Amino acid sequence: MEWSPVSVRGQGRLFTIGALIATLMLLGSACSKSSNTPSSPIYNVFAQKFRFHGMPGTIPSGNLQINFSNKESFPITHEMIVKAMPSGKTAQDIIDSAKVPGCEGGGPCETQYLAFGEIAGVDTGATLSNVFDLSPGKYFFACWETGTVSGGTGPPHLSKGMFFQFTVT
Ligand SMILES: [Cu+2]
Repeated sequence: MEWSPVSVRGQGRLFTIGALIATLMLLGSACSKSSNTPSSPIYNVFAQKFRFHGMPGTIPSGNLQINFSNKESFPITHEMIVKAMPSGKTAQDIIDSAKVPGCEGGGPCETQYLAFGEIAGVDTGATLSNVFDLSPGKYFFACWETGTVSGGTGPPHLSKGMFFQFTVT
């Protein structure tokens, strides 16, 4: 930063302002450092055997980070779509909603639920992260990917129970 002492009279004044600027810069860097440090909780969620693991059943509202890993033992793509749990619906209702013929990811079968973000396209061995901001309520993770153990495609993983419900307080 270049600054001219033209408008400043006297050596003492110059020193005072210089010290003030140095202090402000120090404070500024301290502030930006602390805002870069994640104060929001981090959850390490993973998919294994077509189930979500590692997510607590109840979490506090606000910003959170999720690291989503695919820990299957065979090549397959999973996703972790965050949706609002509709009031009056059960886990089985959501799972059954993926059993209707023609149900696939991205279609009306998936978009009927209010979306709150996602971590998608996670192949075996990969970990992807995202940040979410969830207000109090009931949510669920689901996977509408359609890959199978043998490599072809089948019904969405949700229909096989790839579902996890949690509450934000
Ligand atoms: Cu899946």
